[in-house]
Amino acid sequence: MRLYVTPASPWVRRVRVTILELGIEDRFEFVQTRWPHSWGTRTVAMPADFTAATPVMRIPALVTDTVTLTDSHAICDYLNAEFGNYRLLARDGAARWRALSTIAIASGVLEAQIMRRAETLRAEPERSDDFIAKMRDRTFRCFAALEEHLPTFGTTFDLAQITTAVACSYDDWRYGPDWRGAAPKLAAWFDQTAERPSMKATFPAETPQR
Ligand SMILES: N[C@@H](CCC(=O)N[C@@H](CS)C(=O)NCC(=O)O)C(=O)O
Repeated sequence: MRLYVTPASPWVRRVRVTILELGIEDRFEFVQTRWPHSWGTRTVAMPADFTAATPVMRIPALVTDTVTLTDSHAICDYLNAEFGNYRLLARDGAARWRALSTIAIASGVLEAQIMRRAETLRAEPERSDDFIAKMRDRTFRCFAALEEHLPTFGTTFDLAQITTAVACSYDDWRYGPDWRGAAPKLAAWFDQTAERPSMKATFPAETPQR
């Protein structure tokens, strides 16, 4: 299987953590993508194999012998079903909906973090401080809500916990510790979770430039 990645993307990271938690990393070819800073606001030229794999032209994208998936949730769910026997996300029932309610909020954080990043990269005078503040506010609100979900977290580091941990880590890395004030108990949970080998092995680094 071929997975298109960068070391900065939290969407990619939730897939990479899932792969490590399932112990299936030797089944993948990881293809590093390079992006100019203008990716946030312009269409950028990408290699032909990437554009052939994904008309969305976003990472992650997974190409297998039988299917191509161009969204991190679809990829994680596929890996969970094909290689995890639904260990990281229940196939159906109340446990599935409980996890998805957490995943939806944590994904809202990831989306706001990346939109904030794209806006931050936009040149003056077009850059909107209002938009950046709106995305930061959404992030903090969602972190506070995720803290309320902590009692639903079980012993398995599942897709709900993986997505939440990746969101916490991205804010720490990209924007600093301010989010911790909005969700101190979540921050304490995250500090323990960040010690997992799958989290340590995927700690973010800046996007390779071109
Ligand atoms: N909902 C998508 C979001 C993927 C996404 O936005 N990826 C970003 C990198 S963090 C990207 O490739 N952006 C490039 C672009 O928007 O042109 C997913 O879950 O995979």
